[in-house]
Amino acid sequence: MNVLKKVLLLVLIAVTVSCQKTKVTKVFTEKDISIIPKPAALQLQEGSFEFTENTQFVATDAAQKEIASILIDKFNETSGWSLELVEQAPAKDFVQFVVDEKLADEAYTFVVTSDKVLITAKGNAGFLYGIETLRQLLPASIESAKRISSGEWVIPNVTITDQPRYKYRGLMLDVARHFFKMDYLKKTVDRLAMLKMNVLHLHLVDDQGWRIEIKKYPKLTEVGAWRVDQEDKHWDGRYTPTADEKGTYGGFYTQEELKELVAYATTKNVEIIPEIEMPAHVSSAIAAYPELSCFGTPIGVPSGGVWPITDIYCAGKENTFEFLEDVLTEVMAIFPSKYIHVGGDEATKTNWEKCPHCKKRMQSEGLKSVDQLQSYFIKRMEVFINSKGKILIGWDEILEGGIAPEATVMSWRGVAGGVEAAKQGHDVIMTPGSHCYFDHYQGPQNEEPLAWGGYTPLSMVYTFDPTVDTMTPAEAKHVLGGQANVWSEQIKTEAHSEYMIFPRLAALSETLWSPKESRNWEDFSNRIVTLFSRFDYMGINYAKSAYLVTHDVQIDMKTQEVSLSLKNEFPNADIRYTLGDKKLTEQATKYTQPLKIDKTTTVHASLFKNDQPVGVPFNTTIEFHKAVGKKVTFKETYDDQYKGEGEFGLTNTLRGTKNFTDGHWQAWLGKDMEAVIDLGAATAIQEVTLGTLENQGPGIYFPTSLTVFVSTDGKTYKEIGVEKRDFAKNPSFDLKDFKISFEKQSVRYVKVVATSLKTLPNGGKAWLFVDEILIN
Ligand code: TNX
Repeated sequence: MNVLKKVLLLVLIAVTVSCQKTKVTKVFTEKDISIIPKPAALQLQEGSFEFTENTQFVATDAAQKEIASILIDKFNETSGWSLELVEQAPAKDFVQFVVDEKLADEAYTFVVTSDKVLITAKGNAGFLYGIETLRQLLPASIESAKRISSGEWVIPNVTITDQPRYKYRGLMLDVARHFFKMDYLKKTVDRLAMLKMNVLHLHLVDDQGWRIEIKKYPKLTEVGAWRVDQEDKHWDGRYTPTADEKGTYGGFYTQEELKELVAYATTKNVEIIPEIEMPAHVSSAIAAYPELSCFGTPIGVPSGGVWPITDIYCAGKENTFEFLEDVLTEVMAIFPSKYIHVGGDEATKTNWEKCPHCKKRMQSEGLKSVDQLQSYFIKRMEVFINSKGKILIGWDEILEGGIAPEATVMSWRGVAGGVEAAKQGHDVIMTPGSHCYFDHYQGPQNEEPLAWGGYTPLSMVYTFDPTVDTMTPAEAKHVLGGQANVWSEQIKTEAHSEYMIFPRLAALSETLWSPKESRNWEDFSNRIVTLFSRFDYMGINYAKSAYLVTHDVQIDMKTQEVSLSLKNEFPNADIRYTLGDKKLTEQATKYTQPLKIDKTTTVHASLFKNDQPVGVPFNTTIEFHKAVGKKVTFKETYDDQYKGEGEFGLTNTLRGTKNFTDGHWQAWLGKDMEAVIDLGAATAIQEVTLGTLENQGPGIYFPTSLTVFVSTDGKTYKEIGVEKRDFAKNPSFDLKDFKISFEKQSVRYVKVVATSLKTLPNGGKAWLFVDEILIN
């Protein structure tokens, strides 16, 4: 054999061996399967199915072909294959849709054997979900937009029978506070389908923008869709423009665009539910047509926060109802959805109390309160909506003053509204802030982009249950499902919106789809890691906040010893740490138990996976001081709503964040704070610091003065320092330490008095927030 021949032979052998190698069947275990939401039932069998460039998709109509194309397109991108669509099943190597009328609407069965994949369903919804399941059985790299050289598209032989727990599985996007492009809405539809979610609720109207073209009322978008650009300022720090200032920030969707979106969403089994707010959250409409308000006063489209919302539609004038019926007529021609959402939340009805038209209406209709007038308003709109064969949805405020007879309630202020509505025989969709508000923080505030407030981490979302334990079976039947809400006051970009939605939507999807019995956080937290790598390929800017390490401090009541614990959302997490200025390497100490702290200590920590740190590292300095673990007594104790960590809350080294609901703050409403700290024995001190917060939106103000007194016997005190601070308007959230230094002296008791602003500039009581009293 000459050399060339030898080489060729060797190459041939090598190719044959490597081909045979790829044919060596991969052995799958349950751990290799990480579908979210978890299918209702799955059995793993021996063997596997491998996609090749000859694999065919058997689809008999256009809709099935469209569904198959979700995967065909992916194979095309990753492998350059053009997988064939055929109408007749070949002998082997195919994926086929099989109709079974007996299955429920969105249910499907999914059977993989070594020569084929069968997806059986009643119709397109089930076929789509079968394809989405198939997609998640494939390696995450199937999501790659680039060619993968070593793509090995093998899936395990499985039998899956699957159907949703709830029929309503939604996401609300607020496109009014910030405008999002149509392209982003379509992407969101795809991502909803991937997680087997089936509703996209569009919040199309709010004070700060009207986002839907209405042909009969062109000014709604000419005027109402645009506001004076103050995007550089905090949402609550923007001035309200006058009617004659021209807006430049905003945008709207044309009817054509929305129809296209609806058609697109239909192919992904996603229903688009439009929300046209009324009677409040409509400054943008009133800016366009001032005659819609009680007094017809011209206003500008607000650029940012409006509170309370008093510029609302007049409930007395007939033209308000004419206008709304006209608007809804156009809306219903665009959206074929069964539901029309009319908002109904947060109306401050002070104008209605004064308005002659409203008064007349109340008289003629025999209404005793403005709440009843709102109820009249919504009921009247419901008659119109029902006459078009549609169902009205409203936020839970529509219960106040009497709910419209056929209405479905979206319960956002906790689940109470939903429970009450179900009691009264109404359908409900649960969206409680505690679990479903994706405008809330999902990690420690200092590490996160600015959010509206609140704290709704991934693990919290995962505990969501739309059905409340106290409901009777008949009431529980009224629970249609749940929904996440992404209010966008603080969310200006698509990347930020993605960050707030993912991965929390994955957790929500499982709570709404999978059987309750199968819910298991540890199992989910393993599966979510695979989803993360899918998100990476898909270019989704998901939050890695669940990887963050957080800390807590415990104080032993008896010994007053302080210990620091490190935590992570995931159970049995591999947390490693170093102290002082030591770098965090794989040699860092594995965290197994709380660390004793008796001096100011810097801690660096991270979650590790496969010996590598993942996510943002955690760094904190525990500022140890002489009052740590010492008893505090108050003249008047803190408010029940904000107890911090209780007894040692102000002397446990734990500092609050700008998120006033983070559990570190103790607060007083309309009162001063007067605290006495018993240091236990005469102690030399020279400085007292008070940690405080200001967030004027919800009425939290810095103290107006701080005075420190000391005593050796706890009876007679002497004043040793005072600092005053005048009230100043402040649109941002700020932390501030008030510090008083004095000549070193030996004392046992320290009295700290922080005076509160007590009364807000516009009436009402002011909050005073304190997280720590540091004594040195
Ligand atoms: C309350 S939830 C609102 C929204 C805000 C949201 C901020 C609801 C029906 N109304 O207008 O954007 O809080 O989280």
